[in-house]
Amino acid sequence: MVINLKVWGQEDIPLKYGAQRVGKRTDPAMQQWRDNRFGQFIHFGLYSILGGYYNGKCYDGAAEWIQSFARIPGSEYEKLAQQMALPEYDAREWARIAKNMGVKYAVITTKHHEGFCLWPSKYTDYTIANTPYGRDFLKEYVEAYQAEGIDVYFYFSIIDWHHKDWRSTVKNESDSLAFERFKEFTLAQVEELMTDYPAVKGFWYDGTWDPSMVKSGSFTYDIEKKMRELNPDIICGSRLRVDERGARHFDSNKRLMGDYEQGWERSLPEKPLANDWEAVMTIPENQWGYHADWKGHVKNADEIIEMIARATSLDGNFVLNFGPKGDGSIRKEEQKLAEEIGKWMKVNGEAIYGCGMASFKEQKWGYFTANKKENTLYMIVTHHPASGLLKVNVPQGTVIDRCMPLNATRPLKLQKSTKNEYVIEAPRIEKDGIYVLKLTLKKGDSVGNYVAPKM
Ligand code: 2OX
Repeated sequence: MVINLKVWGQEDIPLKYGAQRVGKRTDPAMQQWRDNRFGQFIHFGLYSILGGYYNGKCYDGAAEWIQSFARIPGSEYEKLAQQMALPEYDAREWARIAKNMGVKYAVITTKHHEGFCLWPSKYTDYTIANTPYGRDFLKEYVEAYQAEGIDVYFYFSIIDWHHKDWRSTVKNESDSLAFERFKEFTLAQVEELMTDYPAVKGFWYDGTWDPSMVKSGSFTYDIEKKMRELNPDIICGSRLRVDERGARHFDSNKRLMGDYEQGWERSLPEKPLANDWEAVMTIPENQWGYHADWKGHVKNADEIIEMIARATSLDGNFVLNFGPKGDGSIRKEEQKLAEEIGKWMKVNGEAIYGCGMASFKEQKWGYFTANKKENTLYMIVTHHPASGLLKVNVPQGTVIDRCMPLNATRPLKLQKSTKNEYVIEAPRIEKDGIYVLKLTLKKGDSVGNYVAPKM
């Protein structure tokens, strides 16, 4: 666990390849990223065709890693490209599903560790161009999502199991030369993606943990620099970055590299962080690419909605992963979940989008979020009390004028108890559901003028 704190009085270590800037970005592009709050992840590649099965055997590990788990020779795995016909792929249908779920942005695997590219890259033949499908999958995806008003981000794996110059470790001079060529190849692909798909808002890099990367010095620094030259608004997650001393995400001086902390994979922080952050989540336990047999616990809609609420209440973003099938369709379980989440977001989304941490102390009923522009406060009630009474501690002097459930048309009665506490009588409105109350404060009172007690 990296703690983003500078030790007072500690000298900076001189770094050539550390953080390229310090502190949170304040520009509109980054503010849009924050306001979006809820995103969709798509894992799609040749692994989607296998769905966790190879030669009749089921592999329980993450389906997008099957080439590695099942030790499939590259020459065999490559042949999957000839099965990539995508009879069911309709980018507009994917975009509609995402839109109905209520996401404002989406991250798509342009290339996962396997190395297969969903766009017709001119730097390799291992692409969608050389499949029965043949068309530019990525272009169709970007256009469809754009048309729905969803911001598009690109997942890009630095690890590339297919490229002859990729090295997990660099052991000798010839590895070193190969890795230099690989670096040029990677930079060229990033530039190609940014040039050919200028709508892309940012990159979600992965696969930077191998010893070759950790010892590479300038590799990831140069990628970040190149991206910013091409588009100063581009948003880059911290997972790309490694400094010359091998520090990842945060440089050796504990400064976040990139624009937001990208280490929250299948977990959420417990406490507020000093930096922007995003959590990515799977629906089953650890499956990103399509796996025909989801084993173990599969999350339900309320469980996910609670995570979206928690992320927002802690000033973070939440991204839910989908693993479409090899034929290009989206499995029924994912469609159903997307609909359930979307139904909730349509009623309650105003407590998520454009919202962040409220400066009010949370109670056991759930999560506060605040829209600081509108000066509105939301209570996202995930744990309805048996008493039916929700207690709200407010900062000294703060007056709540009105408490309006987002799924009803009449305000709830507010009782001011002694001191700085309100009691809201909240009959359960929808059985077992998560509901939201919108609080209006007395004119002049602020949703952000209170310093929450240290947690
Ligand atoms: C592997 C070794 C150490 C730390 C993380 C991983 N890791 C990362 N394993 N899989 C991943 C990929 N990141 C997710 C977003 C998926 O793409 C998954 O394949």
